[in-house]
Amino acid sequence: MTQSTVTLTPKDFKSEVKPTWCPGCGDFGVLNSVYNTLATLKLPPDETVVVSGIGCSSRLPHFVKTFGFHSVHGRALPVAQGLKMARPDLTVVAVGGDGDLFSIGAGHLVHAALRNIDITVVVMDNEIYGLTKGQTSPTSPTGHTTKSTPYGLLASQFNPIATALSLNVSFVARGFSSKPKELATLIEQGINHHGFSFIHALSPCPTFYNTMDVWKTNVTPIPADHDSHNRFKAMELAMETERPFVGLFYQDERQTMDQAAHQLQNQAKEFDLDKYMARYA
Ligand SMILES: Cc1ncc(C[n+]2csc(CCOP(=O)(O)OP(=O)(O)O)c2C)c(N)n1
Ligand code: SF4
Repeated sequence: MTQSTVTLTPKDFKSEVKPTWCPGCGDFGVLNSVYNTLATLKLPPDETVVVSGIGCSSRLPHFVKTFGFHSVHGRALPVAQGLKMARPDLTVVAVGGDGDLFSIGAGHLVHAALRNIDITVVVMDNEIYGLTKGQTSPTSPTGHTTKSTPYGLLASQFNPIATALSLNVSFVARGFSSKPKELATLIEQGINHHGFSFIHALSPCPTFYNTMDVWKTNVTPIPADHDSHNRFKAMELAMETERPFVGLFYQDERQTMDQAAHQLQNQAKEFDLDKYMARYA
């Protein structure tokens, strides 16, 4: 990750495209955190890429003056990982909604965790599908009623932090769109972390499922004495769903796949193909 030699402010990362989100949408808070983080880290806009899938939240790359890729529903992580493998010099941030990353894109989350490629993902969780007008998502609470679940959702509620921890993701954090300063700090730590960083951002949808007041009341900072290298303790915090904890749950520095592949590339230069093929002669 290189740093710009010129001073950059959050304004420098605002594109000409104005956000089309509904008034009060939590995604505005997440966007502000992204602007602040990029400026704090002095990331050169032409060496930074924001990748998304499809959804209200996935519109975010349009509003950021870096490179961007508004891809296909559920495919933000494959695009972001491919990009980082091909261009390890770039800072790659993937963004999207709970539908995008925990429904159609859930399989990709598993493999992103196992590969530990050095990218950061920010999931804007409003516990429903916003863009398609409020259907349930994996993070909707059991019993939640919508136009398409008039008798209430029968499935269990997905736990993003516990899932990320069980997959041994190397950086796991949660923030809240109404606390953009704290969220910006977590995104900054995530980008600085060498490996796959998972940031769960609670981001309410006031139009289809307004969780703003509940989260404002219940969101609780992770205790200051929490050891963020202890995955078992982090899991205990993750299991608290009534009063969701915000902050850094877990961090572990280990080899990344982009690093390992780079080393392998050097090794492969010495590979003698003729000698290898002689075995089959
Ligand atoms: C392959 C495919 N399936 C379904 C859709 C329809 N679709 C678009 S966005 C979306 C879900 C959006 O929810 P989420 O990812 O949580 O984002 P939000 O809009 O809430 O920010 C769905 C199902 C699609 N665009 N492509
Ligand atoms: S529908 Fe919900 S998630 Fe989509 S822009 Fe409006 S408030 Fe935000």
